[in-house]
Amino acid sequence: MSASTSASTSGAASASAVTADDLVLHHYAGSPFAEKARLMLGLKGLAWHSVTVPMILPKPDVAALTGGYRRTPFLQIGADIYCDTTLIAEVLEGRRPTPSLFPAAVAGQARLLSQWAGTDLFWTALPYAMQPAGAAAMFAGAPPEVLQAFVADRKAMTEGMPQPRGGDAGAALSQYLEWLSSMLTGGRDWLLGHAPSIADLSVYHPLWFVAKAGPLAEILAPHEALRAWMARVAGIGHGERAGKLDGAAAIALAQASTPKPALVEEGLGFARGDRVTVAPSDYARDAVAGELVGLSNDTVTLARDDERAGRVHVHFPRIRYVLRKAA
Ligand SMILES: N[C@@H](CCC(=O)N[C@@H](CS)C(=O)NCC(=O)O)C(=O)O
Repeated sequence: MSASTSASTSGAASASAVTADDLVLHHYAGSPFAEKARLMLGLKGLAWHSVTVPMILPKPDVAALTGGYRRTPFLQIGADIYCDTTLIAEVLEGRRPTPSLFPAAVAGQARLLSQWAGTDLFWTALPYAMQPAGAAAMFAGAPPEVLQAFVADRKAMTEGMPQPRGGDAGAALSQYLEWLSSMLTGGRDWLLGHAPSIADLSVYHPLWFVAKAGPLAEILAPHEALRAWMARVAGIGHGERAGKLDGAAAIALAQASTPKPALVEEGLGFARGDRVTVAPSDYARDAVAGELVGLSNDTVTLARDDERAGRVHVHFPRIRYVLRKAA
C-alpha cells in the first residue's frame, strides 16, 4: 500500500490532503443508510473525508470506483471500496474497536436487530414516509421534476420487490414502533441495554427518515421514550469531517493507491482468479464484474481494473449478495 500517497482535493469545497489510509465516505445528506454510517463514525469518534454522490442514476464517478454498485453509502480507503453499511460497520470496528458497535454481551442480538432494521423496518418506514404528504415535505422547494425523477429512479431500482403500501405500511410501522418502545422501558437508554450498539444506529435511520416526512411524522408522536432515544442517538454525532472531496479527487486517490491483499478461503466453491459477478439479492441488483481475490462466509472481494480509478478491490458482505461465476 502506498500509504504516503496523497491526492489533492482540488475542485472540492474545502482544500485538504487525503491519504491512502484515510476514511472517505461516499454519501448524500438525505440518505438514511448514510446517516447510519455517519453515526457509526460518530460513535467511534473517527475522522473522515466526505464525497457527495448523486441521489439517482447516472453515477459515473461512483461506477468508476464500485464497478456499478449504485447504493449509498460506500466507504473508500485508498483503492479499497467497501459496499453496504453491514460491511462498513465491520471495517470501522476493526479500525477502532472501542467503543464497540457490537458489545460482547449483546453482539448476536445487535447484529440480528440491525439486519431486521435494514430490511423489514426500512422497507416499511420508507414507503410510509414517501406517501404524497411525506414526499411533498421532503422535496419542498425543489422543482417538481426532481421528485418525479427520484420516484422514477426508485421505481426502477425496486422493481419486483414486495413493499407494503399506504395503510398497510402505516399499520406495520405503528406495530414496530410499539415493539421498539417496549424495549426502552425500565430506564434503558439504548435498545439492548446501557451502551449503544449497531442496533441503535440501524433502527434509528429509518425513523430519522420518517421524522422528516411532514405531517406523516406524527406517527412518532405517541412514543415519548422512543423520541427521547432518537435524540440520544442523534447526539452521538458524525465524528470529525476532515474535508470534502469531489468524485474526481476520490478516483485520483484510488488511482494513486494500492489495494490491500485479500484471501480466497478454500472449500467455498470458488478459486482465486475466477471471473465472477456480485449483485445485491434484493434491490438495485446491478451486478459488479471482476476477478475474485477474496472470499469467506463474511465477505467477497473483486479486483477490477478501471480506466479512471486503476486497480481497485471492491468488497461486499456475503449476506444478501449473490456471487456467481461469470458466464
Ligand atoms: N443494504 C444497504 C442498503 C443501502 C441503501 O439502500 N441505500 C439507499 C439510500 S438510503 C440507496 O442506495 N438508494 C439508491 C441510491 O442512493 O442510489 C446498506 O446497508 O448499505
